[in-house]
This record gives sequence, C-alpha cells and structure tokens, in this order.
Amino acid sequence: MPENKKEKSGKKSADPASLEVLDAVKDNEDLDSAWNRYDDMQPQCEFGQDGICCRICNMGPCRIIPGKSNSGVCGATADTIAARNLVRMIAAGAAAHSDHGRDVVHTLIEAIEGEDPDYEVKDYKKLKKLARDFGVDEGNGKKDQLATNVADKSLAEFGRQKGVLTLTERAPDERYELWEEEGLLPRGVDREIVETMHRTHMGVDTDYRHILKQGLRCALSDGWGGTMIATDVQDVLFGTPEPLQARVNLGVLEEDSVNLIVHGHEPALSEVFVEAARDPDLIEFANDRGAENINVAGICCTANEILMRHGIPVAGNFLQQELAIMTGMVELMMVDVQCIMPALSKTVKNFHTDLVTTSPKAKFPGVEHKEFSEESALKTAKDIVKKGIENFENRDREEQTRPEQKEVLVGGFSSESVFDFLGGTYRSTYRPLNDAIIDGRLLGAAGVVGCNNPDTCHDYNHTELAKELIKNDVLVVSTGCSAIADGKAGLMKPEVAFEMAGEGLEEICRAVGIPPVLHLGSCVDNSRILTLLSNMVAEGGLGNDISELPVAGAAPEWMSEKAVSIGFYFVASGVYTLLNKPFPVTGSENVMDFLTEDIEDLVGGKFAFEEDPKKAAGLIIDHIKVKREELGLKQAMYAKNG
Ligand code: CUV
Ligand code: SF4
Repeated sequence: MPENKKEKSGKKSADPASLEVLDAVKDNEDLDSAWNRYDDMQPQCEFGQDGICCRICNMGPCRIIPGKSNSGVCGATADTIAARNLVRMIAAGAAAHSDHGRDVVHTLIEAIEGEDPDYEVKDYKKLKKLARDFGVDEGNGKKDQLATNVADKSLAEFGRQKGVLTLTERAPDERYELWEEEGLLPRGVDREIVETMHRTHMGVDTDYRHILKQGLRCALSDGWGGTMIATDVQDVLFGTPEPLQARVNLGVLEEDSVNLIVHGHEPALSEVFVEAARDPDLIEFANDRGAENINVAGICCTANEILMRHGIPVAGNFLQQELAIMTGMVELMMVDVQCIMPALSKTVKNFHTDLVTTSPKAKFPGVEHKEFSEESALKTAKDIVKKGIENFENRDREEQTRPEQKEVLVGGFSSESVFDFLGGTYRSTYRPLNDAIIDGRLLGAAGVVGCNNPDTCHDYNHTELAKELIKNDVLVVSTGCSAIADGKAGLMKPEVAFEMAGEGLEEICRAVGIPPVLHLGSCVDNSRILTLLSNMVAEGGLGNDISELPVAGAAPEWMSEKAVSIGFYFVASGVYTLLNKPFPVTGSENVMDFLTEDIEDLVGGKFAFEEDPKKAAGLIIDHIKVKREELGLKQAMYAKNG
C-alpha cells in the first residue's frame, strides 16, 4: 500500500489497533484503503471544495472563476450555487435519517399486526409517552391499540400535508415561537425534502439566504421529525437503553469464535441477528465446526444501536470497516444502509470474509444479497449466521492480524437515564444537572458527534476535543463514530474522570458513577441531545431557550450528508456548532458569513470552523463562558485552566 503522502498530523490514525492493521497489510499490492485512495485523489477539485461547481442542468456543468466566468450559463452566482449545493446535502442527509425512521415505524406495525412477529413492544412506558406527545388517546390502555395509533400518527408525519410536525412541540416554547415567526417550523418530513429539491432545481430559488432558510427548515424536519421518530420508536420496540458495560476496538474479534460483523445503521435486522447468534442450535452448529462460540460485533451506528441495548462489542468506527476485514479474522460482514464503503466488495476478495447485503435499498455488484423483510427477519438472520459459521474453517490463521486493543466502556445513556443518574432514581429530575451548571461545578455541556474522514488523523480530533473539554469541566455527550472513538480511547470509563476531568466534573462523576463522556447512541440518537437540551430548559434556571444554555455541539471529523443535516438542526435549534472543515461553500463569502455570523440573529445558533481540536475546544469553552455570563452565572468553580 503506498504511503500516505498528505498526513497533516503525521499519522493516519490515533488508534493503535488501526495502525497495526494498516501496517500489517502495507506490502499487499492488491489492497487499498480509504487513506491511500484519499491520497490518490489529491489534489482534490477546488471548485468542488469551494462549492462553486454546478451540475444541476444540462447547460452546465458550470464553475465560477472570478474575473472569467462570474456566473453560470443561467446567471447563477457563486452565492446561489454554493447555497443550492449545500441545502441539497441537507436534503440527502435528512432523507437518509428519515427513511430510516419510516422503516422503524413499519417494523412497529409488523410487531403489532404481523402473524407470529419477530418483534414486540419492549418499552410500554415510552410508547405511552410518545402517545401523549402525539396527542393519541390512551383509550382503554390496550397496548396493541395504542401502538397502532402511535404507528399511524408517526407514519403520517412523513407525508404530512397540513399543520406542522408534532414533535417540534417538545422544544421550549420560545424556540417554537421563534421557528413559527421565522417560517422555520417544518411541515411534513417528505415535504421539506421535496421542497428543498424543487427550490434548487434550475431557475427556482436564487436568494442564498432564502435557500439556506429552507435548508434550516429541512434539517429541523430531520432532527425533530424523522430522526426523533426513529429514536423513539426504536426505544419502544427494542427498549430504551440503560447504562451497561461493553468492549470496543478490533481486539473484540476472537481467535476461537466465529466472528460476525454487523455494519450500517438500522437496528431492525441486527436486533434479531443478535438473537439468532444466541440460538442454541446455531451455537451447537458452530461448536461442531470447531468454534467455541459465535461472536457478534458491530461497526458504525448499527454497532451503537446493539451496544446500547445489549452490550454487544463494537469492532470499530467508520474508518475501521475495511480494517476489520483486513484482520483476516472476520467470517462474515452483514451490511444494511449508510456509510458502507463500496470498496468492501473488493476488500473481501483478498480475505475469506463473506460480505452480505440485506437492505432492499442497497445492493453491491457481485455481492451476495439476502434481503431482509420484517415478516421473515429471524429466519433471514439465522441463514446469515449459518453462512458465517460455515466460513469459519476457511480462516487462514497464518495470515491473521490480531490487534490486542479492546477498551472497556460504559454506554447506554439516554435523555431518560441522564435523568435517573443525575437526579437520583427516587425522583427523576434534571435539577442536579442544572444546579451543577448554575453553581459552576460544571462549566457546561457539549455534544461531540459525527463521522471519521481520512482528510484528518482518524479519531484524533474527536478524542483530543473531548479530553480538552472534560479537563475544563464540560460534560461531553457523544454519538456515532465520535462515541466509538472516545470509547476506544478509554474516555467512557467512570474512573477516567479522576485522571482527566476537571475537579467539578470529577466530583459529579464520582458521586453518580458516570464517565465524563456519555455515550448517547447512534446518529439518529442525536435527537436524544435535542430532548436533553429541552429538558434542561424546562427544568429552569438556565434561561428560556436552548440558545441561552451554556452548551455547544461539534462534529470534528465530519464527512457525510447526514452530518450536514445534523449540524443544521443543531444550529436551527439554537446551538453553537463547531466543525473542523467548513462546508463546501467557501467559494461564496456571503454564504460563509451567513453561516458563521448572520444566522445567529435568525436562530440563535451559528457555525464555527476550526481544524485544530485544542483550538476548537477553546472556542467552545469561550462560547460557553459567554452564555454563562449572559445568564448571570458565576464562572466555573474549579476548572484547572480557567
Ligand atoms: Ni450516521 S457518524 S460515519 S456511522 S454518519 Fe456514518 Fe453513524 Fe458518520 Fe459514523
Ligand atoms: Fe450552470 Fe445554471 Fe445549469 Fe447550474 S443551473 S449547471 S449554474 S446553467
């Protein structure tokens, strides 16, 4: 494998397990990875990077070259083109999350109406809460009827034609009113995505501010719509996560067991896959084939989903999907949707690993497809497990790379369990959390989320940012690949607070036994952060709106369109949000100014871009301090470096 020529930080990854695998395969000419494909891609197209290339109609493609071609053939300016491209990213990201949400509702319907269903309602309390929020009559309290009504209401939100999305009412009143005044209240989920696509068709919306406002509304339909429905209905079906211990990193792969990896985003199949792997007949079948056990591990957000609810080990995050296969230890990788590198179909050709696609929405050329449907979920899962077991004998033990690293983490936090932990189980309340912020033991809180990207050292930004924040008494909540990075770095062990957290945060972690970085789940679980923020406002003492809270968001290694949508629904909800690299709009000064300045007057949140994680932490801390000052709170009690 050619050396990485553009290593900004000197290393491909901050994770020793990942480096070990990359090193082990470096002489294999047939193998490539995201890192060296990234190198091969250099220099990347600057028009694309700056967001001033337009391919929306067939008079183009057009690109803006100041002084030569100042606008597209149609006359579209850099501002229009950059804004259009960006909101199309939001639409795609919102579509991905929301389509996931819709599918979860279909799984709920199968659980209620299916004949001998493989699913059931596991969290009745959450179902009732959702019913209340949807204004569904709890009626005679029959579980199935209630679930049917909730499913109907949820499904209707996607194609909603009148009114606005119901769950936006979970936001603080001031926030809701602001959205209403500014015309930002999202109507149907599908409608906002469709309207975004319409407005960005050739010759429709030209005013970059107007285009970006639609982007905000579309993102809100994701965060307070599709994504929130996904999380809540998943909790109803599979149970609301509760804190539990698990292991993370490539070291979770086992020498003597059949290693099966689930990768992607949707828990519907992976939930039953976990069940299938515990089937005594299949375990016996594995034993007969010489394996001690069946070991299921996850990658990306599928991993986070089954980690949160079952303590299933996590093999790694986004940039480790190829590496897991390169260990030579994986019998089978099952994938569903989102963030699955097309490269996998080539990677597996060099190893014994079977790759199986399962979603009706995603096939890979030359890769076996075992289609998942709710009606036959367990049967499909068992077939796939069996296939993996049959492949165990083909593992080449001479060619294996076995990284040792498997860190312990405590995960499984939710907006409810943060309640229980900080409030004491005798009385669920956010009071202690708010009080800790008010009296300065906590400076504030930050949500650090999102992907990996080979354009920066893998995991480095996530972990450095988190470390710097906790050192300064900022409680960190994390989701997605960022959470996996922090878990691998040992930041999700309660005892790490004693070494790394500031005194105030340490005191809290010690008192309630939580780590200083809380794993809140998958990317759709970013809705848990929105709920948490709303609960903090509702508890009182920290202002009347999310934008007044001493909090911030960050996605310091972002790559996906979903991350763009997430960033926008955080900002649209009033949160200061920090990214490492700017959105691809740098070719328009106006759009950049709008996102980093003017947007704050509109929604109370704004974007900041900073590649250095230490400086990024500084910006977040400064922001939190300003918010504290505005609230008239005294500055932090202890923070080691002020
Ligand atoms: Ni959405 S966080 S790479 S898998 S979106 Fe995928 Fe979760 Fe980023 Fe990671
Ligand atoms: Fe060019 Fe305008 Fe067509 Fe875009 S929409 S490709 S800028 S002519």
